[in-house]
Amino acid sequence: MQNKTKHSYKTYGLLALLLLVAVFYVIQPYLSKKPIVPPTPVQSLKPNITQVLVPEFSPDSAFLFLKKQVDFGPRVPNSPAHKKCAEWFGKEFKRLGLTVVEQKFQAAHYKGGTFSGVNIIGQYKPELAKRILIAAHWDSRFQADKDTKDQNKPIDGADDGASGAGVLLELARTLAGNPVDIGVDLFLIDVEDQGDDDGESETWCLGSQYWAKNIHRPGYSPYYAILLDMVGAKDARFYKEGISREVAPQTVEKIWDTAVSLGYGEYFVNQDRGGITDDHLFIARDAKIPMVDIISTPNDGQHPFGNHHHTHADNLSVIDKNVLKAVGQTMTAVIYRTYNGAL
Ligand code: 1BN
Ligand code: ZN
Repeated sequence: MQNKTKHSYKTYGLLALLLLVAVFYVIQPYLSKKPIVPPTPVQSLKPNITQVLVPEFSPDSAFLFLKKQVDFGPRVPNSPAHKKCAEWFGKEFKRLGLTVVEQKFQAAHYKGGTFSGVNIIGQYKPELAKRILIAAHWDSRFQADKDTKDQNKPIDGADDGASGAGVLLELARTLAGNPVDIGVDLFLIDVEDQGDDDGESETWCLGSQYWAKNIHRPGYSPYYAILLDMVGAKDARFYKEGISREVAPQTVEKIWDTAVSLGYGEYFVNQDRGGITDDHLFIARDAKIPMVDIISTPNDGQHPFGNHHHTHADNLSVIDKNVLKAVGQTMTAVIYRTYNGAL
């Protein structure tokens, strides 16, 4: 009898303890000062697909692609270096498994004469309808207008020209090694940088103006369209550019958020800047494709594009691989996260 009572007390004690633990467990979140964080929603991720990891973008390899262009010499339209470099781009894209369109055109220079230009589009998985367009001009300027010396000589354009094209080639190599089921068009635009600094905006961006009226693919409507220009210099700062914010505000936010999420907030600054005449202006206006321009404008005032802009200082020594990495890795994440349904 005594044993049975003892046993009952033990059982009741245990039950009471269990009850206390259960009550504490239920009310514990309300006692805590921390906000209750709901689980991350997964609705944005595509169901029924295997998620693909975002691969590493190699800045060393991007730099080699950049250097190869500079080694050809200034890529001024009508020059032997321009011709050789165009041939090399086509071969590289093909070697990396892309389907290449070479769009030849003639364009009038504001100083007189005609440029023979070539836009080169490397298409990754051309059979897929959902596509991302990433573009960069590849020509380099015919004169160093902003320099104090040799103003009539062409510039290397390591940053203004070769950097964007180098990132595009490295993206092609990344896609070749890390298959993903989304279409990507890597667009090398010619004759962007031969315009009149004191003249009409129409004197610039002659390759994109031609393409916007002669699009290589019928009914082309990319999911995102992004332009890279001056994406390699050590002082680079990318602000939210005005025309991009006007034509594609959501894409701007997604790109800058992606860059910040990867730790590149130092370069991708959460601040607005005014509009810039660049290829995206004509692609948005004439082809009606909303395009975002990622272009470095580190300075206010006299030299917005940096002190090397349109001078002979725009050579290999101005290039910083950390900047190539920030831009290239952000573009890689945009591509693979879009496939995953996370962007
Ligand atoms: C950017 C870099 N641009 C040329 N090199 C485009 C541009 C054109 C910028 C005209 C300012 C004026
Ligand atoms: Zn330029």
